[in-house]
Amino acid sequence: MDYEKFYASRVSIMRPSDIRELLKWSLDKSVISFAGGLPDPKLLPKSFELEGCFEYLMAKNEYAFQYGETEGVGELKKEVVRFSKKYGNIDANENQVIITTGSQQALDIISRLFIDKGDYVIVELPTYLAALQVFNLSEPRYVGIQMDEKGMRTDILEDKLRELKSNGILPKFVYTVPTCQNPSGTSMSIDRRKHLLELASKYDFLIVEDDPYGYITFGDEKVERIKAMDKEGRVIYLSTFSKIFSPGLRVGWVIASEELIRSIAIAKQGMDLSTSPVSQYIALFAMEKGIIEKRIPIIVGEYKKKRDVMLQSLESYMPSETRWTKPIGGMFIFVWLKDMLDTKLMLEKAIKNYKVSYVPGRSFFIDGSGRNTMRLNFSYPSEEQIREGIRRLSNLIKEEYGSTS
Ligand code: PMP
Ligand code: G9A
Repeated sequence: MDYEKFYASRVSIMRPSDIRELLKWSLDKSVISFAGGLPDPKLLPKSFELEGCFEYLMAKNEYAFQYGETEGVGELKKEVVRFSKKYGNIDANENQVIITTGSQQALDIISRLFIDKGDYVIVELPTYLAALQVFNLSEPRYVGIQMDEKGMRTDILEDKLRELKSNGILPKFVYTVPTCQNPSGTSMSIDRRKHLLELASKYDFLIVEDDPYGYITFGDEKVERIKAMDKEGRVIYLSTFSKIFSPGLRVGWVIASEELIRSIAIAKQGMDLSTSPVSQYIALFAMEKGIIEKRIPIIVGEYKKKRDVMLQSLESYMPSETRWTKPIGGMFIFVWLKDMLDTKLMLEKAIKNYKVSYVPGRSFFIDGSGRNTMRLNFSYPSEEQIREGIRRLSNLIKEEYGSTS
């Protein structure tokens, strides 16, 4: 059957995600996977934590198993408000919150609400692949802003904004993952966060602050949410239960002005009516019982150990002319190899011969750069797998360096 003629034209823009394509390797036990951004399987909810949850759901039967309001379960929104204030210093009321089917749905809604074909959207270089995947469907024009160890170079952003303005162009929004970014692991400095807000005000654009990792930072560094400093209602803040509890629930949240929440809710109505009330009540149970607050320090402790093992292994095994980021939290380290190497071309050899996988960095860059980069995830593999996997990867890289020198 030739289905081509039935497809809408947007189907030609759809691309499979390198991350999702690589997920199958996380199921092959012989391959050590640094690819998917999966939480540690040992840190998924435990039966003792969820004891009583079924009875709780049954007690809420007529809500949990019924259709729910698009904006989300009221009590869960209250918990999100409390949590965001306590851990993120964000002031919000319940009407400024909407529960989404993961942050991924929020990205989809943002794409539909704000991007007309040809609109300008500003992203980091590199940026989160699945955000690009969903924004692409609205056919924006991207402007990519370089990053360094302090996150997005807002000085470069300012130059670009000036240039765009002189051509009569105003971008719709800047998309940023300012804390422990996916994929680079980098966090934006406080000065740059403030600068970004000043620029948003001066050049009149919105900021989409995507923050799945801000609650799992390892040290005493205080990361002030951009949303916490937002005086004008320009920041649309996204977060999720995926990394602090369970991605299988598919529950995330958005905090934005009441006006924007109303538009987001209307867009969401036509997508899924509401996020699964069963999932929302499980998240509520975990919030009310303090399960999430108890497990955050455990996740932080475990991931910190894994990050340290990965950094030490990179230090011990990697050949010179290889560099990497040193994240203060989250789940990813980003690696740069010698310029002439192409990590996408190396991947097959990595998986077949060296039994190790990673995400080639190129797909995270909107400008086609990053061929010599790779993203390594440290939350999913065990400490032993991290040591062994980095040893294998280093051997591959040494072999590639040998054949190019
Ligand atoms: N944004 C970023 C930056 C992410 O890393 C992820 C998950 N990998 C998401 C959004 C999507 O998360 P969720 O599971 O909440 O849809
Ligand atoms: O499995 C996914 O697609 C979510 C993880 C994203 C990532 O690896 O960045």
